[in-house]
Amino acid sequence: MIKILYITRNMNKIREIEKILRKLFKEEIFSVEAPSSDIEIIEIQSDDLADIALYTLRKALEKINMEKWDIIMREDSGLFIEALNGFPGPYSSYVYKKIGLDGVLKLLERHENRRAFFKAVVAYKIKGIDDTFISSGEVYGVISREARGLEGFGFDPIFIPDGYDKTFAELGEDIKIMLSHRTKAILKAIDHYLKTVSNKLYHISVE
Ligand code: ITT
Repeated sequence: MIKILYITRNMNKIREIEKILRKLFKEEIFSVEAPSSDIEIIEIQSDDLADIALYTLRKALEKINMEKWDIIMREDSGLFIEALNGFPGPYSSYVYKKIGLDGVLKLLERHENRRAFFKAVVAYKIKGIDDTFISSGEVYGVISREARGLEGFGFDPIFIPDGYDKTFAELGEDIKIMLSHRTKAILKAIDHYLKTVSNKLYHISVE
């Protein structure tokens, strides 16, 4: 079992990742866990999701026993709206809490351009390697005229991915995870991990 520690308090993220890894790798070769509540998740404000994710990861690594985990990941995501010059972007969490979906829809009331994208940046550490790494993923679409659908979380009820006419919250998790920014970012990190491990195995086998 490849053990992933995913540094988040948002259990929706954990559920999505478990689901996509089970779907793509068929057997359960990955386990995904959130840190215990005594591990503080320290966040900074910045214009750059990568800076934010790396800072939190490095702070958490000071407190975590790396021996227990194969990969430790911290992800920061944001919704970038074209007509608002990329706002809320790295400030998405704050905006979501302060003005919610209705507030975002109001900001866009007079805008014809509804283009937007979600971006996820994953900062991660692989057991046995000193460096920390970054991977990212995006999904493009438009902001709906009203909130629709019951599944998902956060901005899912107002985001319609390209190629569909329903929001993520209407499409449901099984479709969302096949398209999402989070899935793309995580699969790049997993791919890197698997290559690292297989390189190590290769070195062992030729020695
Ligand atoms: P953690 O910091 O504990 O991981 P969070 O929900 O605050 O949880 P982010 O900072 O990555 O995570 O997310 C910023 C905001 O964007 C937050 O309000 C989320 O609800 C929203 N968000 C992130 N990913 C999303 C997704 O896949 N679908 C809809 N909204 C999302």
